[in-house]
Amino acid sequence: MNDTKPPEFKTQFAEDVFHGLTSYPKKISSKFLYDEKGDELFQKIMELPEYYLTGKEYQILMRHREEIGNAFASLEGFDLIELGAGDGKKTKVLLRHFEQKNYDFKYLPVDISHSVLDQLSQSLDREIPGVEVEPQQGTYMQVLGKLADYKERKKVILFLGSNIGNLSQQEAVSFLQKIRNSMHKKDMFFMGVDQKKDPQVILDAYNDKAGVTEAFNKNLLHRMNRELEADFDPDTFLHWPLYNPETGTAKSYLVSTKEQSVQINSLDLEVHFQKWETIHTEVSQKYDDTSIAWLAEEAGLQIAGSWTDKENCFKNYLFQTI
Ligand code: AVI
Repeated sequence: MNDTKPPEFKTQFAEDVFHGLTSYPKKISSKFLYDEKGDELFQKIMELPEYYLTGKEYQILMRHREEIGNAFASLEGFDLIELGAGDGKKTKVLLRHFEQKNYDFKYLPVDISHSVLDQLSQSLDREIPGVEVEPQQGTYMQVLGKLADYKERKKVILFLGSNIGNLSQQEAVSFLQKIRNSMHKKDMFFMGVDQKKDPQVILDAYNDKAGVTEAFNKNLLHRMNRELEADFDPDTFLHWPLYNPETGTAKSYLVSTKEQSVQINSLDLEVHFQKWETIHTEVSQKYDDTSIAWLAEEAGLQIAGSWTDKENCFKNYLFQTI
């Protein structure tokens, strides 16, 4: 850095990379894994045999759609708001069922990306035309803030895929508190959560044989090269996932296999790596009933129901306000 005054950052990514790679230990937030290439790689991850999360949650929704539907239908008319809807593959299981049952509901998928929402709306139009869809473009919090004032209909908020796991414990509590604050009496929050299990199964899920998760993690290095004019050589970094069964925390790192300096030109920054120095890139927290009950209580929520698969691999919880 030649500059003495604080740099001005053009993007959130530039700012995060600057702070993350000048702190010790080095880190970059996992939200930056998802650029266009990262989205494409994550779609592939969800198809991998080792990445059981998607398939297990799909099975749970398929097997228990009747009971889950009965719980939602007890509200007698509801808005189904999905945070981070993506391609909606799992949600369509519920939407099809609700349509067949003639439930009085509207589907409001929330996503930051216009193109994700457009594609989802088009596919729903083709596949389940009877469902009323009202896409909501924005961040989760913007949309929830807007919907919090709206009391005419009950809300069911969906948050699938164990996305909660990518938040630290503190972030998870404050996220759930915000959800809680957007809910009125009887509103529901339905969340999918990956469970603690055989540590090897978890480790394999983040270290697939085909190397897709490795490519997903290393995409951060490519992204810095593309967007920040950096000169990372991704071949000099290892993808290194870890799982701690005591805390239920899976973490991913990039590990420098040699001492090296990397230039990040658009930040006017040179980053030095010692041999075996790490960049922490992701947390994927695993939970159990006790830790979920604790989280819920911290946020002012109570568990109103839960559904799991035969091996208790994954669990979907239904929460209401206390
Ligand atoms: C999106 N999220 C829940 C995934 C997870 O399991 O933490 C992201 C992921 N990272 C590596 N594989 C999948």
